Amino acid sequence: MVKPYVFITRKLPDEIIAPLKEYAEVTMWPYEDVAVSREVLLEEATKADALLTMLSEQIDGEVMEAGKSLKVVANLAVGFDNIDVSLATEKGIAICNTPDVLTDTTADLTFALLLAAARRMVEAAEFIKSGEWKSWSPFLLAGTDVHHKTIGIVGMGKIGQAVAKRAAGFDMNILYHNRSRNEQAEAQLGAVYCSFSELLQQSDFIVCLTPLTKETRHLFNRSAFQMMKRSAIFINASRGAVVDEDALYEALVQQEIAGAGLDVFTKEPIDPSHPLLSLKNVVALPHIGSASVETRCNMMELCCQNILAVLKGETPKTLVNKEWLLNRHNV
Ligand code: 8YV
Repeated sequence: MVKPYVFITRKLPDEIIAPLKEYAEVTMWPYEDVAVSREVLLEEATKADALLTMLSEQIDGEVMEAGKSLKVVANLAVGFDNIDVSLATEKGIAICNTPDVLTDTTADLTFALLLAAARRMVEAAEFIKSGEWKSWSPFLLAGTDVHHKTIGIVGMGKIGQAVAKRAAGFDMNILYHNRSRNEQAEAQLGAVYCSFSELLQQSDFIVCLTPLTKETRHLFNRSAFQMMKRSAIFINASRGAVVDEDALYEALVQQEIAGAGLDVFTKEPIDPSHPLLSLKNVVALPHIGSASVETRCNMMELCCQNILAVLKGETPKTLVNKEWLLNRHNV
């Protein structure tokens, strides 16, 4: 029997892909830190039964058209805004993501970003290393308190709820806005549902964790930043394009808000000369929300398990397009 063909768009550890290799012929793009070229992706798609992809690859009509025998795309992320999911469903291609395994790791990083921005930790680390610390002074690098303040979480999914849990440990007052009410967060953490504008007006820390969709693109625009308190700190750990970055820059420079902690950007990698990176009150990270060794390995394993399940005619653990199950004629 001819083995199914799997293409992986980045170099992953051999021991993680070993189970996949037992069942399928596997080709990996040979670099860990260089994205696969579009040409190679399209060429590989023509042969592939399965693709294991990163957020940096656009899995659109062109790829799916090339992938005549494509049955499953497993994305190494909980988000899947890089994939045309409805087209995949039409074409009978299963789309899988990596929820749950990254929830706590991403929540840890989100909260760390909030703490770092509030307490000016990156500025302080640069200050001491550059030898500027000459004497003690009462307001030296004084930031703002986190405990007992109000956090407003936009996007109360699993990661939002895990951030709320951390906020509760800091005795914070928790507000949230979401498409639907999260009764568990309300009952267990005392989170209070409010409208988007109420949340912006009342929060000391606004944390964006909503997925990127047509509806959320540039949700944080000029008027959103103008509604925030002048002392507010904005944190984004979801997708850069949920924010109008020009409006954010303007709000920071005009001191309409006090600071920002950003793990994600509209264009990644961000140009190092981007104006946002020049601001002292911006803590910027290179999209490392889920980047702990343990979690990244778990995400990779889950991708492999999902691919194997689809190729064997089983139901993958974490399927995005549930409609695919009704229509799995391609397998
Ligand atoms: C990605 C992320 O895993 O899961 C997501 O949606 O944004 C990250 O955790 C990372 O960017 C690798 O694709």
